[in-house]
Amino acid sequence: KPTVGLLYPRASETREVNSLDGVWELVRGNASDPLQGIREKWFGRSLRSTGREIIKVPVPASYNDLTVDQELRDHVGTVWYERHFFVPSSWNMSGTRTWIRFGSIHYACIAWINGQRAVKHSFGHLPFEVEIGRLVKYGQENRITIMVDNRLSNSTIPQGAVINESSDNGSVAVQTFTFDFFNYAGIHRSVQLYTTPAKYIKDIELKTQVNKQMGRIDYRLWIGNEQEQDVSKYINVKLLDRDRNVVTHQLNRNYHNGTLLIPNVKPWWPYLMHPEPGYMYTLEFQLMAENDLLLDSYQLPVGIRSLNWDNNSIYINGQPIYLRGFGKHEDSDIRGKGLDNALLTRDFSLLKWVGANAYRTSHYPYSEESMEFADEHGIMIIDECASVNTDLFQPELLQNHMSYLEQLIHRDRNHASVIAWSIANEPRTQKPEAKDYFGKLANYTRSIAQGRPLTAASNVDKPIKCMMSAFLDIIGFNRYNSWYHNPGRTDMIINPMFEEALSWRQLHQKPVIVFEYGADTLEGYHTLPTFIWSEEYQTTMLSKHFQAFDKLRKLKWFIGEFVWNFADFKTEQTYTRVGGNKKGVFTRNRQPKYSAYLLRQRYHMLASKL
Ligand code: GCB
Repeated sequence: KPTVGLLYPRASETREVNSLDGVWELVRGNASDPLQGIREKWFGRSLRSTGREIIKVPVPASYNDLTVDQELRDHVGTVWYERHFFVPSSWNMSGTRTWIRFGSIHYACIAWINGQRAVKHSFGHLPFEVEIGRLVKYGQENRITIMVDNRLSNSTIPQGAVINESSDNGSVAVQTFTFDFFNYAGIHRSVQLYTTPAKYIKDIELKTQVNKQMGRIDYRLWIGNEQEQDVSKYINVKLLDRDRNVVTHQLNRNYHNGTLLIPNVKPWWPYLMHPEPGYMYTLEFQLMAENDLLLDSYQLPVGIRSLNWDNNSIYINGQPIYLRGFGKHEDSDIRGKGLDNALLTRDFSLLKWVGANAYRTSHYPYSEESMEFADEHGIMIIDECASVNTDLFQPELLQNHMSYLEQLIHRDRNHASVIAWSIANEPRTQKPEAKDYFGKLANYTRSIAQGRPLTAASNVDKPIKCMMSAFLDIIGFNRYNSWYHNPGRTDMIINPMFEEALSWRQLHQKPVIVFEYGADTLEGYHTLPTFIWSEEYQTTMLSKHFQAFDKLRKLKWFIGEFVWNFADFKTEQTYTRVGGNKKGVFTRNRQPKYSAYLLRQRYHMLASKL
């Protein structure tokens, strides 16, 4: 069912936010009996009383790489988190609601407060929240317990399978999946307590347009607790510029929707497309009672731009765009996929240094904080749901996949940076069942797409075999010429790349993007002449691709190139990965490889041709 609510928690005149980030306690569940904790009701008492080992861990962070314990790193099943917290007694008022909101927990979880069940959620990388006034003790200490389960199955997004294998210690559960990134788990993003008034702004949807100098924002509001017959209301809507001057002010008796017109608007532009990219206004909504009493107030950042597309390109404010980008991962040493604002600052600094204007959130939704960075830096986002290598197309999977996209779109629809929804990465679309599945998925997603085109990354070897691409607005494909295909042969890139893009175009008459190409590269490994895994090889391989892209760019419908990957990242243990996937142009600790300088020249050259 569609989500309503989930505005990012922000303090205001009428709202307070208390973070529960910090050091929590963690207990690893029994690997051979993941539900032991539920049976024994560990949530009903302190985790210490279970007698199991307590590990102090930070939130947010993946738990896997925090310690030297291999069993924790490779754990399959449940872990339990706990902490104590206070809820201010000032929150205990009839006019106040208390909420808890989780930025993301991977993969599934149940949370209890003071031993009572508060919420259950599946799907990593997406936020969820619940009202907890009935569960907490105000002005006193409370306990939160969260069970986190990292197991992936046929119907999870992404899919996986847990199989039992025999080990030296007897039978053990082994998690299998076909994607290559490490299945980091835990409380990956912030946990926040916050308040809203009883009657409050529950949700906001924005649509923006720019026509010459005139900006336009259409807004829609959902009000919580509307049935209450107390006072009739109106809303004050204010648009503030970057310096917080009021640009437009509107008093609207219709508090469900309205339109603001902004003469001489400063549009939101992508990086290097305008001297002032990523211009963000703030939209303030004040929900008022008839007697001019402020009921609720919420501020939402907004970038004002138009987004359109046709069979040749995507247009921002009427201008066709060419995407200079990357596939990325949320991944770093020690904290894994945990939110890290320092890392975000570094990544956006590098993106701008290299001259990129886009990335794909391969292969799952990235943090809400990162979406705000993207808005503010003018970095365009291909927003991908967590469906990787989709296979075994059953109805339950389709339901989950739809629900995932619904939650993703709901979360990210108000970000200027989001220019497309990616519904899948490398699904098994050569299978006949994929046609019905992706037909239904694309139909549904299009019905809720909020003015964005649909795309996906296909990797079938011949366009004609792909049962998904006909349903998309933008065709994306991944291809590893001179790596998985003909490794070592840098003379087998230009023509196959050109021909393949052309054949996608001929089949669908849609814009085409290369979402992945790359080569694993060990930093500091040099060979002349080039040899795979060396810095020279990555550089040569990139430059050959550039030649193919330059031929393609002349054809107008070719609208973007995304290197795989921005930075090296951790993978499962396999003999094809030496210390992880090394296709990064930057190392895992965000220093340039040799190729970064070449890419930088190209991306700045492309930007200067605009
Ligand atoms: C792909 C996948 C990506 C992998 C990459 C690789 O096609 O989409 O997740 O990391 O190849 O390096 O193998």
